[in-house]
Amino acid sequence: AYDTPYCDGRQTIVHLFEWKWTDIAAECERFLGPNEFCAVQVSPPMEHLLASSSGYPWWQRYQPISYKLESRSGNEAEFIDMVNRCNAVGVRIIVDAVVNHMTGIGQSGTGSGGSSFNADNRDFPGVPYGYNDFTPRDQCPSSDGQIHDYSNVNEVRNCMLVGLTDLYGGSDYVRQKVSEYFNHVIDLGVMGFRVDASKHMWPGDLEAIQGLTKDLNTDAGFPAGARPFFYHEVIDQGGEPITVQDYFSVGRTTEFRFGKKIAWGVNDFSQLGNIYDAGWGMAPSDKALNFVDNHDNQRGHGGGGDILTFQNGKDYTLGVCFSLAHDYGFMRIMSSYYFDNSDQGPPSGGGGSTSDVVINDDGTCGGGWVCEHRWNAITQMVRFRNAVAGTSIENWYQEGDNVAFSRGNKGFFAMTKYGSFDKTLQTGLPAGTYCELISHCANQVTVNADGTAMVSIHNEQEPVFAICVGCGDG
Ligand code: AAO
Repeated sequence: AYDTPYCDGRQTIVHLFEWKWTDIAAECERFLGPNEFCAVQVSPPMEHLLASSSGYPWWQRYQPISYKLESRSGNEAEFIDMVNRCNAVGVRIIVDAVVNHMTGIGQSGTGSGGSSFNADNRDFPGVPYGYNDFTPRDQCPSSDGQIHDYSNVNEVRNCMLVGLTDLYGGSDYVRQKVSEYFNHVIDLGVMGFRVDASKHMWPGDLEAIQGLTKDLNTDAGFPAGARPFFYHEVIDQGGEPITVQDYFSVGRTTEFRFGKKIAWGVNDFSQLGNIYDAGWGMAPSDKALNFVDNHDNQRGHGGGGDILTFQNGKDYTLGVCFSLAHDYGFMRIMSSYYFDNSDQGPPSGGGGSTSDVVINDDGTCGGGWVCEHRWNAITQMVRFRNAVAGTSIENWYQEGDNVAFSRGNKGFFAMTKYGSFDKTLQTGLPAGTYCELISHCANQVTVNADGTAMVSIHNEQEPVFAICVGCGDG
């Protein structure tokens, strides 16, 4: 049971991409705790490459040099302080675990934690890893040792992904070292792991590594016997032999088809009715980690195209709000920084540093940070998703550019594409007066004895409507 999060019924993970530990600790206390977020997915916390000649791009953090907790986001003391402060307000930490590989070939020097390394010699003394800890060359069928052919399973799992030196997951020693890294952060109080590039690892190797992990730390408030929560990055959009189903024994899987379906549905509301498409091989709800966009596809890495991002403004709000209202999967929302090119790292004062996140007086972010999770409608829908957890979609209504549905008898959601909508609809809710969440109760909604209500939306920026049982203003 690696697929269960432990956050008191809270339903949403936010990826605070490239945020520093000090800022995440503050965000847990001032925003994520009060707004009932389940967890934060943090950027990879281990020692990484410093790609100074490429201007310290974000992707340097996907090239590990050791498992010391010394990264662009902060040091181990800051990591510990973040975990403790977030746990104290009920927000859990999920580590982005890069364990398929170390740095790219051709790289050598010193990492973010001061460890030396030489990738061509497969020498990573900070762990330590040496030549025998990498996949033997004769197990990779491609002529240059790299992955080209995604239809060849051995090639995808035994060759190098974009030139990254491929750790040998079949080795007991490698399994030991990776599980020691996992156990170190489990001891510190994290809830789980997003495993990077799981598609490039054998499920049996992951099973062995995860089998060596400890239960979650009861001192951090987790129940006794709780296993760490794992979700695996497996890009499966059909058409390749490796599928998300291969990984269900080791946790949840990232469901990239969900984001595509949301983008298509926001473009044409008539397509919003069948988001979960089992026939396309999508993970069932209890195995899916779903999202509208992620840090790769928002910038064209790893399967871009047909994806909504913050750059789509209102359409993005509609896509994320609909997703949060929906009953499918465990949701992660993206929190980004602005960029002009796809390699660009986070806001920085130079020298590979990361700037503080700026919070404006109106609660939005400045200093180059987008903070989609603080967009009013998105935050309010995080609260809605918690309130309606466990119910299913009923009273489906879709007509032109308007859609609405109830979540059991706990909540009712509607959205319209062009900012204006008025219609009497069946809400499925008990009679009474409800606070409309997006308007922070400025809109009071009367549900009649027969469950119908006049649903009105007049908001160009956030044409979204949500009411739920027991939901006041927040
Ligand atoms: C950097 C440089 C490279 C250099 C390398 C080594 O950019 O030029 O060679 O260093 O020195 C990130 C960046 C990389 C970066 C790397 C290391 O994205 O640019 O390389 O850090 O610094 C595949 C993997 C998937 C991976 C994705 C990017 O399967 O695991 O590529 N994502 C994760 C992370 C990501 C990170 C890494 C892995 C590495 O989230 O941030 O890389 O740690 C098909 C396959 C997918 C494949 C994509 C892209 O996708 O199915 O498995 O993802 O191709 O190669 C349609 C299809 C879809 C297809 C897609 C192609 O959408 O439906 O299936 O088109 O775009």
